Amino acid sequence: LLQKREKTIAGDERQTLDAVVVGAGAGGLYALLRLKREGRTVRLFEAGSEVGGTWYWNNYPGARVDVPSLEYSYSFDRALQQEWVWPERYSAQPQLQAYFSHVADRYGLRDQITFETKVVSAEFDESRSLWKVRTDGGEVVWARFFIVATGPLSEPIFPKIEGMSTFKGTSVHTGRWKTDGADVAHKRVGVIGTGSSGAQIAPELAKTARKLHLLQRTPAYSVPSQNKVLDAQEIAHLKSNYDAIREHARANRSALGIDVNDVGAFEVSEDERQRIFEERWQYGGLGFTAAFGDLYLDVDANKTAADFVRQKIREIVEDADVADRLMPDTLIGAKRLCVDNGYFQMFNRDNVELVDLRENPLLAIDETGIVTAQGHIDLDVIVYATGFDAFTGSILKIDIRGRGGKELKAVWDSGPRTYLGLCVAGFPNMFIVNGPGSPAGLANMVTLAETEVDWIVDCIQSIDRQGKSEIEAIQEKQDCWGRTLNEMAEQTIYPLANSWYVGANVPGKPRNFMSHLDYPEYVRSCRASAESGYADFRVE
Ligand code: N01
Repeated sequence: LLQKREKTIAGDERQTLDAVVVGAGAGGLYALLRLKREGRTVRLFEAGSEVGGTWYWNNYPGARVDVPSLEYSYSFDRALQQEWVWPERYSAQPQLQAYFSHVADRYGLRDQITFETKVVSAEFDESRSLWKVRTDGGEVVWARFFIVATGPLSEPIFPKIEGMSTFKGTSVHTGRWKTDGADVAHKRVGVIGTGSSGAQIAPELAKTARKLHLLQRTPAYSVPSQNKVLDAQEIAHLKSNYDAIREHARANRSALGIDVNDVGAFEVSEDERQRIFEERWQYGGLGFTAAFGDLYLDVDANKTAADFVRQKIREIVEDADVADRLMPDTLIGAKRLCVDNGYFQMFNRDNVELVDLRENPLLAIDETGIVTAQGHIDLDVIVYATGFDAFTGSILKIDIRGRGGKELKAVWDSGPRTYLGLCVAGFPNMFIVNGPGSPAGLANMVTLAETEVDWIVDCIQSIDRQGKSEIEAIQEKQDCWGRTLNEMAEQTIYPLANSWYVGANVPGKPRNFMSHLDYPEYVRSCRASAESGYADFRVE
């Protein structure tokens, strides 16, 4: 085995690596760190020019995490946890970027990272049990393990609108602000999209833009973050309770430290229900939809929360017609709930105009702006806050071929299939971090990245200890995992919405609920697999 690892295959004299990691976000960085600590030879390829992943690319004004930063951070090193200072409850992008850069420096990770380089293909060579990985720079590396940490929300999607390419002003996607971003001061700006990105960027741009038009196709539910600067006393208190904070979060389905009220919405009086919603609204953040235990399970219960937010919109937005147009009429939370910093308040500004595309459809884009059914909107900047090809987009951009040269794209033709969200039958020694079939997208992504990477690295160590060279998901187990995911989802409201959770935001994408809904249960499954010596895998 060792001979095989050291054998040179690419025609040059370099050693075959233990692992190639793709992506320097929270998952990839931690994978590199753990593998390095185990004495593994590893290289990480990153398309950007810095680490940070989603927080590198999404540096648009107003970008801010919607999970409290003390939780949205690594837990593997108590010293890091204690020393790093998160100045606000929900950190803005620059702080998140600084954190991931600090992690890369602190643990000496940069030497193994090749920036501004995309992995374009990865092919499993069965005769050698090795992955042949090719980059857009023409480099070929061989590795025993191929770890895909490209992120579930990293491949931006643009709508197809007639004339888009003719626009003479600046066009930028929120997910590519880093490279294409624009200064909008004193400019006329159109923002397309009212998901988390649109709800975050629009209020910030409106502060300096001459005029901001928000083009809304589907009104969004949004709750206030109630973000605040943390004072020294609060930080000290939180840090002295870090273990308890982490433990509490890990016991939640979302791996978030929110207090889940197990009581049903109709088990309390109307007054009490309103009081609880109000309390959650004032506290801020995603915990709003944990106000009652059945908001994600029961449509009528869900409606009580939706009504509460609709009432809030009426109270906040001064113009009643605008408030009407902003009124969501879907289930709350079935699409990812937005967490904002003044989204609805923004519509009270004189320089902000809501364009309701349901009554005034977007027809085309021309050289000078946007054409709607009701006329032309002159613009200098168009911001596409139109989302991502979630879960699969960034993975399938790489031409991945497994056993028998089988393309992952073909295998996932009718939707992504994984075992434990980590492995795919037919693709030995390939692991995915925060991939489809894991709780990614619904759980704290940093916590999940740590959970998964720890599992992956322990697995690699175990395979070597056993003197084996390959681990591969078993088809039947994978099918069973898929059925379990569906059964869990069917008990909830999630499949009812046209969201990125089900792939409905990408035209032609097969509809599948792609996430696991219960982090603690997911951890139990992963642990059981490891404790069985990976008996649920083919190990050879
Ligand atoms: O993307 P989205 P996002 N014409 O898919 C609209 C995470 N995130 O980037 O609903 C007009 O949610 C589309 O309209 P509709 C978070 O998990 C987190 O905002 O399809 N409109 C929708 O309004 C989030 O859920 C943070 O009718 C068009 C919007 O574009 C996920 O990323 C911040 C259109 C897309 O919303 C994705 O959020 C940002 C068209 N042709 C993101 N096509 C935080 O941590 C699409 N739209 C806070």
